[in-house]
Amino acid sequence: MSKHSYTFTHAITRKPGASITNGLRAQDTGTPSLERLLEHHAHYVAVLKSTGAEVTTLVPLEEFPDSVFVEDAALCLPEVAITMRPGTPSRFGEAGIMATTLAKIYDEVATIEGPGTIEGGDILVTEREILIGTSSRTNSSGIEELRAIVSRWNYSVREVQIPKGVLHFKTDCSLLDEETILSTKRLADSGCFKGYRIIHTADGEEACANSIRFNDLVLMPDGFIKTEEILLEAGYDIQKIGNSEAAKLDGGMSCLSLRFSPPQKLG
Ligand code: CIR
Repeated sequence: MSKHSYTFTHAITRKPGASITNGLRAQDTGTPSLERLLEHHAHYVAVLKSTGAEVTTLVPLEEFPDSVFVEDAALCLPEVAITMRPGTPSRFGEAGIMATTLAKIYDEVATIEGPGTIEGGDILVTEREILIGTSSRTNSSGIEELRAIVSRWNYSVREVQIPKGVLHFKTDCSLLDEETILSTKRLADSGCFKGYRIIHTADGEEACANSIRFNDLVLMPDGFIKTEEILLEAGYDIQKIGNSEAAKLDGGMSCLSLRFSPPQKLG
């Protein structure tokens, strides 16, 4: 049976542009190298494709330095695509541009109109529910607007709190399969994953919690050998991707793609 939360026929990515060096970051840990980022991005796209998925890579948007992090601009469900309302001014315009792309794929593209804000990085879709973290980018009003849209298809939405100082909910967690979540201890300790099987990131390796399950693979950032070992022992097929440059902008594996199986129209 198809698992909509981690099996996908398609993905959308956006090639990084030169303006990525001006991307937002919580702390300055150095300017990302565009050349290395392009290499990492090409590897990421190749790994998505290796699972059999069709991957569209959009052109760079120089006027939006963070637009490589396409996940934040939309949520793609099997029935509907929903463009987000980013919670930071330099990213406001990204959602409208993504809407144009998604309108070619989906019959129905819904829009978060506000006044609330919500970003895709705060949304974890599992087989049984949609978990959304409140963060500096996503608030309850944005979550309620999303809830109203997806209730048409009987999705259950649950608002959760994320640890202070964490950019997005999925900065600290990823779905591994229908019952398993990779999470930092600091997030799992809040109890938000009660009822799921939790695999904790190894101590000191919290930065690899932003991984993704994509079809048969788990894509994780390179350099987290203890957590990699834990996941291998648990039976997951791991692909490591260089993430040193995106990490300087607080980006990880989930941020770099929209993952979905489009409706029959173009499917
Ligand atoms: C930002 O601050 O918006 C970007 N520099 C990073 C976005 C990461 N996106 C994500 O976790 N979904």
